[in-house]
Parts: sequence; structure tokens; C-alpha cells
Amino acid sequence: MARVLSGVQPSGDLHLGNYLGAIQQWVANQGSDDAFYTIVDLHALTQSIDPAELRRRTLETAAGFLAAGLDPNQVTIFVQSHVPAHPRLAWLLECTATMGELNRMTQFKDKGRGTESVRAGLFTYPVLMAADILAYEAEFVPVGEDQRQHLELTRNLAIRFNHHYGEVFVIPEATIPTVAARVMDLQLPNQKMSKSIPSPLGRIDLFEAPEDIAKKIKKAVTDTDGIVAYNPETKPGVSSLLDLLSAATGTSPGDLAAKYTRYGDLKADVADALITLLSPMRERYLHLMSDPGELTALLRRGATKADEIANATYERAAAAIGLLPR
Ligand code: ATP
Ligand code: LTN
Repeated sequence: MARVLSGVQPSGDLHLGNYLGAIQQWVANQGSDDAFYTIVDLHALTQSIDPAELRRRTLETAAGFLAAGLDPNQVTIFVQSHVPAHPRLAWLLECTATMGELNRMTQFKDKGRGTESVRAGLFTYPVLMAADILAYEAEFVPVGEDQRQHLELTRNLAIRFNHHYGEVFVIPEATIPTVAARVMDLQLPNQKMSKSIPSPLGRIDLFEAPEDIAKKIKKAVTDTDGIVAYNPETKPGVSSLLDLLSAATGTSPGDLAAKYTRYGDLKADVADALITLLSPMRERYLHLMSDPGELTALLRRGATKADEIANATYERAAAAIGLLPR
């Protein structure tokens, strides 16, 4: 079975972009791969977050994984900070990466732009992500389109390390979905839907009440020419609604466009399709959050399994780079 690893930051509520871009593929492939899914709490520290909120959101994200359909008997779910090999390996990789290549990361440019007080961790963020992946010898990393550049960096670091110190790392590959790899904000359709951007009307959270989903789709930005057509460049709002309907129904956005003449009808169908998709998840989520003890135990089991694999990789990398064994 192929080894797979991916992660989500506990920096806010899981949203439709996280599900369609990433988690949906994780669920679809469980059972046919050897998968590790991690809640990357260390990554969430790269931006301001209240300690109590971080703790709460870490558990909520774990509940979200299960509610979205992951089965802890088939995949390993764990919290990144519970496995010390991640930051240890990240240091070895920071001493493999260059300032120049980290400076080119577009996420850093977007999130850190114009702020003197941007955290150093935001700059080295992609190296910690590389450590997350390489520690598990992951062959495949199912992520949304926005992570492509980070995966390229991970591959480059692994290749460079192996070249200098011997074959320690497996070179991973990104697996990016063909539809909904980049779900757009409903109010700012040129920008990706995101946890950390305050856009309450632009984002659909995974466990949101049906009436709120309907309201947000109704208010979604379209345009003024009144024609239902699929063209993400010239009609980003309408195209993004068609993408959502396509992801929920399996019909291509172009074929769907041909069926509608009015924005109102399209929006009503998008809202219905999303409510049908998300309602069962919401119920499971509310149920899971009523028993955090179960979740904590599951995360502990996950960390034990993850720790063994990640630590072994770290030890090999440390030996290869010349650190004296204890
Ligand atoms: P943040 O705003 O804090 O960066 P995020 O919403 O971008 O958070 P992450 O935790 O960074 O979410 O990403 C988790 C997974 O969801 C990644 O695989 C990422 O590619 C995917 N993802 C995030 N946003 C979208 C989106 N709008 N469309 C498709 N996939 C997405
Ligand atoms: N950088 C990713 C989250 C992330 C991740 C990972 C994804 C951290 N470590 C390892 C895949 C594999 C993001 O912002 N979406």
C-alpha cells in the first residue's frame, strides 16, 4: 500500500475548500492506502492565535476529520506537536534550505506582506511541512492547488539532502484533485476560500447550519450580464458556483452551465446540493464533539504509531548528516 500523508491547520473552522480540495480525497482512498493525517498545530502558531482557542480548535479539527468520513481504523490521525521528530527533522532541513528559495514561497509573500512583525516561523513554515511529509516516507500528499509550490520545495529539499548525505528520504508527489482544487471565496471570487481570512459571508464552514449555507449561496457575488456560462477568468463568481455544483454532483461545470438561464435557479440548486452533501457530516460532528474523551484517546493512539515511524526517519537523517548518536 502506498504511504500517504497530509495535514490541516487548526487555525479555524474546516470549510468547503478544505473538504473538496483535500479531505474528500482522503476519505475516498482510505483502505487502499497507508495514510497518516495530521492536525498541524505547530503550523497554526505562525499566525496570532489565542492558546485556549488553539487547544479547542485542535480537537474540533480531529472531530471534523471523523465527521467528514475518515475511519480511525483505516487511517492514522494525530496531532503534529505530539511527535517530536517533526521539529527535530525540520531543523536538519532548515540547514538544507536556502533563504532564497524560502523567499520565493507565495504563501509567505501573501500572508507576510507588509508586516514588520511577521513571525519567523511563517518564513520557515514550508520547511516544517517538508519535515511532516519526509518523516513518514510519504509517496503521495493529497492537497489543494495552493500547496503545489510547497510540495515542489519538499521534493527539492529531499533530493538535495539525499545528494549530500545519502539516500535517506523518499521523494513525495502531490496529488491534486481535478475538480475543486481551488474553491473560491463567495464574496471575493478571485481569492481562495480560507480559514484565516475574515470573510464570514465568503466561506462555507463544513458543519454550518443548512439555513446559513442557503443564505451565503444566495448572497454569493455573481456579475451583471445575467448569463450563466463557465469562464473562470471573465465570470469568476458564476464559475465558482458551477464548480461547487460540479463537485457535489459529478457533472462537469460546462454541462451544468447549459442547463441554467437564471442565476437564482443556479444558486437554489447549489444550496440544495451542498446542504445534502454536508448535513450528515454536521450531525456526526455535533455528536463527536459531545464526547471529547474519545477523541483524545484516539489522538493518543495515533501519536504512538506516528512517533515510531517519524523517529526512525529522524534518526537516519541525523546519523547521515553527522550528528553523534546519544
Ligand atoms: P489558512 O487560511 O489558515 O491557510 P486554509 O483554509 O488555507 O488555512 P489549510 O489548513 O492551510 O487551510 O489547508 C488544508 C488543506 O485544504 C490543504 O490541502 C489545502 O490545499 C486545502 N485547501 C485550503 N483551502 C482550499 C481551497 N480554497 N480550495 C481547495 N483546497 C483548499
Ligand atoms: N501547509 C499546509 C498544511 C500542512 C500540510 C503538511 C499539508 C502542513 N503540513 C503536510 C500536507 C502535508 C496548508 O497550509 N494547507
